[in-house]
Formats: sequence, C-alpha cells, structure tokens
Amino acid sequence: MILIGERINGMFKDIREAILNRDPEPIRYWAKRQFERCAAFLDINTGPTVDAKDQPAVMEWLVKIAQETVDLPCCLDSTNPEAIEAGLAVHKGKALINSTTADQWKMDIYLPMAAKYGAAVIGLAMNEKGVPKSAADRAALAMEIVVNADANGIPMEDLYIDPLVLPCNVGQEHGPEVLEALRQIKMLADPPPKTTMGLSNVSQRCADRHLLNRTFLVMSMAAGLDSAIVDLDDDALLDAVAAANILLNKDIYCDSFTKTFRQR
Ligand code: THG
Repeated sequence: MILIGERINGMFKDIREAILNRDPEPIRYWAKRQFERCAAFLDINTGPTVDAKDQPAVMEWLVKIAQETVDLPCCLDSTNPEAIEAGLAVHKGKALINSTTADQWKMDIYLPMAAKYGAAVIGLAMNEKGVPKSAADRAALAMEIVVNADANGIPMEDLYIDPLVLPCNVGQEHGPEVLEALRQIKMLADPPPKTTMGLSNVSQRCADRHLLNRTFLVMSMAAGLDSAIVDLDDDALLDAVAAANILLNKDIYCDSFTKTFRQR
C-alpha cells in the first residue's frame, strides 16, 4: 500500500495559520510525523482560504519546507494548474500531480505537464457533469484517462485512478459502486493503472470516523486499491493496512507484522 499523508492541507486550522503567518514549524512537524508513520508521499494542499493568485507561491513554499525536512516526494493537491506547476518547478524527485479529471481540457493541461516534469498523476473518475453514480460510469471515465495518459507517454504505473469516495452519510449508495469500480478498472486495462482515493472523505461528519475509514480501506484493498490519501495519525488504520497486506499476500507474514510494517 502506497500511503499518502493527508495532513499538510490548509483545511486544517494549524496549517491554515502556518500559511497565513509563513510559520514553517507546523509544516515541518507534520512532514516529519507522517514520514515516521509510513508516508510514501506528502499530500500538499494550500486549502480553500488562500487566494487563487497566491496559491502558486504558497504551494512552492510548502513543497520547499516539506522536502527540506524529510526525503519524501509530494502529492501536489490543487485545482489550480499554476499552483501545481509552481510546486513541480521546485520539487525534488518524482512528484504526484493531484489531479486531473476526465474533462478533455483538463487532461490537455495536466497530462503534458506530468510528461514534461516526469511526474505521476492522479485521474479522478469524474467530469463536468460531476461524480457518476454507477461503477460502470466511473470505470468508463477512468478508461478515457487511461487512453489520454497513454497518448501522452505516461506509463500506467505513473497513473493513479481515483474512483472518488463520498461521505457515507450523504452518498451511502456510492460505497459499493466505488468498490466495484476498483475491480473493473483493474480488469479493463492491461497493464492496469494504479488506483488511489481520499479515504477520509468516506467518514466526513460521521460518527466513529476511524472505524469507517479503516473498514472501507481494507475492503478497497481487497478490490484492487494500491494507494490512499489517509490520516496517518490513526494507529488502528496502520495496523489494519499491515494486516491486509499480509492477508492479500503483499507482505511476508511474521509474528511482529504490525511492528515490522511501521519500520520503514
Ligand atoms: N481525492 C484526491 N485528493 C483528495 C481527496 C480525494 N484530496 C483532499 C481530500 N480528498 C483528501 N484529504 C482529506 C483531508 C482531510 C479530511 C478529508 C480528506 C477531513 N478533514 C476534517 C473534516 O473535514 O472533518 C477536517 C478536520 C479539521 O478541520 O481539523 O476529514 O478524494 N485525489
């Protein structure tokens, strides 16, 4: 499982304030903490309160601080192509662009950008009409992204398809469709793209968030999930990933499998 730490996101109050005051300490704290807790990438999102015109500079600042602190690549999370490119320009190693949709005009911006910088890219299974209801419609949009990524010379191991997870208290019928979409995406393309999701979406404004998160994560792993943007501060989530890695034969069993998983 490729774990992407969700915490450097301006939707969280401490990060929002750090950005406002240009205080690098909270960014350094969460970079280090998520590194220690198995992050393979750090999601970096300026959050909803930063003005569009300031987003490129803030993204650049966040990426620089994060990569000065730990040796990890970033998942550049923004709907602003200028912010993504500003992050790519200062990024060390292979970045992950988060994200394009299946809209042609967006793919025409982000896929050449990924090729230019040698970055990987997340493709959301949605378009201007929104998030599809059914697994089949999600998979169809995923295949449009697969075809366009291939045309831009992006190898399938660098494409991460996100079937889009919605909060289960408002979009409960989406849960099984997301699981089925993961299975279909792995069957329809050969070689298949990688898959990812914003796991914490599933439990937003719900009770027992950690239980919902880890239950949906192991179900998704069984359906073909390769990666997820997650809350790495959740001990039970990390243990569930360690167990699922054993049960899906992705890691070799040993009696200390939870402890071994955390030794990066
Ligand atoms: N797909 C992709 N990228 C994504 C998402 C996705 N990036 C953003 C998001 N979704 C994933 N990251 C988060 C981060 C935090 C939360 C949910 C998803 C979250 N935050 C608390 C809340 O809203 O209740 C905030 C708590 C606080 O303010 O302290 O749940 O789906 N590709």
